[in-house]
Amino acid sequence: MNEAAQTLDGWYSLHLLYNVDWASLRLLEEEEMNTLVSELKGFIERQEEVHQKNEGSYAFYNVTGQKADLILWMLRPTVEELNTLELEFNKLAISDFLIPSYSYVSIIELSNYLAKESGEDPYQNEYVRKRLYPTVPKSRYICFYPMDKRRQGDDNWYMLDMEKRRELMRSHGMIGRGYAGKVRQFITGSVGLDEYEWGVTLFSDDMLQFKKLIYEMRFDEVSARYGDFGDFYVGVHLPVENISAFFR
Ligand code: 76R
Repeated sequence: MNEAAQTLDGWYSLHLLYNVDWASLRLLEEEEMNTLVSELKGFIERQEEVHQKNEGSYAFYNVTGQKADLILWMLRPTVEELNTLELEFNKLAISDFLIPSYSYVSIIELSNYLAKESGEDPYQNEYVRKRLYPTVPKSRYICFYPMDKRRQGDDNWYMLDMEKRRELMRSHGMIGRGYAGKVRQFITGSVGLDEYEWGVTLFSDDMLQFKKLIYEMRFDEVSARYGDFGDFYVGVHLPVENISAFFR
């Protein structure tokens, strides 16, 4: 059997995407609207507290285009916590006006393709811990999409030997590094958990950098030959202080 890559696995991840039912929302009385908005703000503020304590993290963005209006990304140590949060969110008044458009279940993942052998427990390594239990930035823009590594005819990622995959991932990593400081990348693994094999969640203060990075990667063999992609969702940061204005 071919050698599987080893993964280090961090926080559980849940991406929730919704469309807003604007027509119904418009019919709300001022007071109902106030309650609904302050309840949602409370939920987001609780996410912020957990994030500040580094017991999890989150992102809340306004999605561009008709595929969704909102994306809520939550990271937690256990899937039970994510279930509880999802339930809590579903019970908020705003949820009566949200139509689920997509969701994604995965786990923050680091593979060993480029890892150096050190002998120490990687879960105790400070750099690794920062990657597995990350502080999600509040960049101006988000880009999220799920993807697979192709398994088709001669283009089967899983039939390549470890050395070849290492070489290809090295090239991939080099392109990525060219965007250091411009794009923050979070890879979540979802084999056996959801429709695709990975979720890619990117953050930047310049939307154009997503296009440049992903375009450049398309020419790299890992993406050109072995990448299959789901839908792309991009959006603009929705800070808690803008929630009220957003729904009115
Ligand atoms: O972990 C590391 O930072 C080491 C290098 C690295 C790995 C192992 C790395 C770097 N990635 C890795 C793994 Mn990546 N990445 C994507 C996409 O759109 C596309 O063509 C692909 C979507 C982007 C945009 C991206 C960005 N990467 C992976 C994996 C798991 C593969 C496996 O295990 O088989 C996937 C699916 C994937 C996809 N990658 C980087 C980036 C960027 C910006 C970097 C540099 C990060 C940095 O140096 O901080």
